[in-house]
Amino acid sequence: MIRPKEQKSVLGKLGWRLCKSALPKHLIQSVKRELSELMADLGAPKKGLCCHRIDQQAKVFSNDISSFQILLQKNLHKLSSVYELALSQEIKDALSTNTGWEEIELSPIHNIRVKYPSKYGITPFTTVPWHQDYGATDPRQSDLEIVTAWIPLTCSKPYNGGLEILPRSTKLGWIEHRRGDRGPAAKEELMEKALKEHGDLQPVKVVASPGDIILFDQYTLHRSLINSSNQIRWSIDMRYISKGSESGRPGLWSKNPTVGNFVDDEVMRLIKQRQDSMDNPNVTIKKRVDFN
Ligand SMILES: O=C(O)CCC(=O)C(=O)O
Repeated sequence: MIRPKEQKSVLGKLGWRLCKSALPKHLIQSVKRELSELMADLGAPKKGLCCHRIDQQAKVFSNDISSFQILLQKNLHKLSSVYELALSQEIKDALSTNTGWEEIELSPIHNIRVKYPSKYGITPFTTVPWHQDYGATDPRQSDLEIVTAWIPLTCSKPYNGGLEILPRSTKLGWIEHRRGDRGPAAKEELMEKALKEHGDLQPVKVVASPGDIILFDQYTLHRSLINSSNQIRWSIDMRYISKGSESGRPGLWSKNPTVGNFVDDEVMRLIKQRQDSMDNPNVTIKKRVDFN
């Protein structure tokens, strides 16, 4: 059922923003450099010039894309550059300007994504269906106000697996989802009904370049498209909260890192703690989508 209550978004009526050239190139380059080193450690020797190197190296893992995606996620704690980017003053400025939040923390819900061209085969990561990120949060927490920052590491366009966003969809409130092969998906019949009833809901295919940040609300419907290009689409997606608010996923680390603070050993210990919790078979991650 569509929740009748319109959700007010900290990102205004549209529920999303594209912040152009908000991040300095060197922060993106550092992530690519560390990714290249990580892939070398995982058995893919460094090749080519810096900007093509990570695609060349990732080809070594193309026979099992799903396992490689999971392996990257599990190694996030080795990529301090990801957190230097995610906790940077520039991200803080973009978030503060657009949300009005003064002090900001990182939520433990975050990912690095490697989206291969579909010619390498169809996997559960080929596309991501329409969904709201609120569905990934723990159902025991309901007083949530989470903003996603989706950060392209390479150009992201409709043709190469970029994002499509449904502006103003926060007004639909929480839509029930079902778990499909590609992860949680907003129930199609509910999406169709909403699109029919609200003529002002028009999807936007977003074009974003490295340095840009796409911000969207936890209730903003979005999906990611198939990569029909020859290049891999690399990205990270981080979630943020106003300091002291609920993080959407309790119990993974002892505190949320502060955005705008220097990434020191303590931050990286928290990231490792998050990973250890996720690897611990006694820790169950509850997601709202499973409790509709
Ligand atoms: O990066 C993608 O392909 C999908 C991202 C997404 O849906 C999200 O960050 O919630």
